[in-house]
Amino acid sequence: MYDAILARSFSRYEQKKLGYGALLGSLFIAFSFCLFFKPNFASLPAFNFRLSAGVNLKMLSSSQRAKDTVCNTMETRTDVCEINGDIRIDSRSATVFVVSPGQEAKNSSWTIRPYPRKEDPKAFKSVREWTVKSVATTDEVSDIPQCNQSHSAPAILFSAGGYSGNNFHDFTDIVIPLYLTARQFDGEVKLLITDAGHSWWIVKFQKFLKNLSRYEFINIDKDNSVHCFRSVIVGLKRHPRELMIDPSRSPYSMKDFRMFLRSSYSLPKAVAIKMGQDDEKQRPLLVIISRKRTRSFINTDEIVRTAEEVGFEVMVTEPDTSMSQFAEIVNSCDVLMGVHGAGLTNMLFLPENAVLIQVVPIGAAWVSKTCFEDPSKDMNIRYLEYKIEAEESSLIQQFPAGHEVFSNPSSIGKQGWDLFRSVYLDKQNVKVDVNRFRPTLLKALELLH
Ligand SMILES: *[C@@H]1O[C@H](CO)[C@@H](O)[C@H](O)[C@H]1NC(C)=O
Ligand SMILES: *[C@@H]1O[C@H](CO)[C@@H](O)[C@H](O)[C@H]1NC(C)=O
Ligand SMILES: CC(=O)N[C@H]1CO[C@H](CO)[C@@H](O)[C@@H]1O
Repeated sequence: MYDAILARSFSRYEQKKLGYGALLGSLFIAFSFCLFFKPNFASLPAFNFRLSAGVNLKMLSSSQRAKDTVCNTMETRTDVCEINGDIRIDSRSATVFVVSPGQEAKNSSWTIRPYPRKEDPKAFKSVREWTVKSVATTDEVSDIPQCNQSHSAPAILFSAGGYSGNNFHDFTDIVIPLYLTARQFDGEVKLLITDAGHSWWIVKFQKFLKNLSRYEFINIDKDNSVHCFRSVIVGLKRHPRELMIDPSRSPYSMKDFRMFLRSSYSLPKAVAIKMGQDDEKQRPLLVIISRKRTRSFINTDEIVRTAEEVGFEVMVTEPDTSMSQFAEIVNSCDVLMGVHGAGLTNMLFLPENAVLIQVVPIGAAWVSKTCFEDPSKDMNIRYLEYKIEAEESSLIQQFPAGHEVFSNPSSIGKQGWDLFRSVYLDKQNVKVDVNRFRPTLLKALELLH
């Protein structure tokens, strides 16, 4: 699914426009925009500035018209409306009515897809569009629905569609933004979830959701009632970078978020082992995330033996159990290791001071940096990286050594995203040269002292 997502978010048109080689060559671009996930050209800063200046003007004039409705459409990745007043949410027409007495309202309306990845039209294909509409009581009565249920707590309306189901996207697009939006209410908020027809998403994140809100979640698309509130946020706040909270823009930090997660999933281990101080006899635990279909380790047994020789207790696992069980496994370890892929998102459950070892396949350097290395910095996790050589890649069976597949991945990128994905992400497995890898394991051990 991960790969399908990457491919989908990178249309031919955009490839041409961007020039893939330039992308790979430019650290700045990869660093700033996580292009795998955010391929829209309009989000380059120079363009963006003009774009949002235009939007800004429109927004100001509309928010003046509807006094208690402030819709911020200036952010690069999300649109959010914060509304106070007589709010009636009608899921059959996907409309949030804001009802004002008399002639005050002048029919302003906004359309919002409440999934914070607005630069990515592919993600939006599976996100329901909602309309926020200011209406006056003097309008035709048939236009304004009557309330079936009135709620005194405020509400947040967000989507569990888009790229949900991919662990990386679940967290970077929904869970962290939802935390940013909902945490301030300290549980006194109702969660209205759209695109959750598949309630598996709600089940998957149930413990987290239950700790954000003390009320039942409302699967809004399946609900024919008109729900009325005095205060609603439509959409989720989001900071631009992946898996990150910018503490200058929020009272919360990644540290707070990780503590909240640990508490939601009742994860006991707050801090990784401190060797030489804790029980001498205890070995630190290394958990290896194995992948089955692509980017998998060919010589897992050999890696395990080497890690044991170095002094680790080792566990090999696949993230196919329930979220809570996997969270427990990851939380129990001191070092987490895996080939670049969505499974590494589980580093969020690591205790403080733990070590993450990302094994970087050929061609995946910049996406590895943007998606996991950079985010690890705010998580109080020590990051190590093992970049494999051509000899350690299964690609060596398909291409001669010295082929540009190894020497110049960007030249493959220039030939198209589909090819790039298929070569580097779908058809590459990893046979770690344990002698070359041993120093990385020793470094991890040293960091735990
Ligand atoms: C608002 O729009 C509705 C149709 O959508 C129209 O019937 C109504 O007269 C309008 N009200 C105002 C105050 O413009
Ligand atoms: C909601 O209220 C309207 C009008 O009061 C009524 O016609 C409708 O059946 C109610 N819907 C539900 C699901 O209760
Ligand atoms: C059940 C549970 O884990 N509750 C936690 C939810 O989050 C708060 C922090 O706001 C913790 O204190 C609770 O223990």
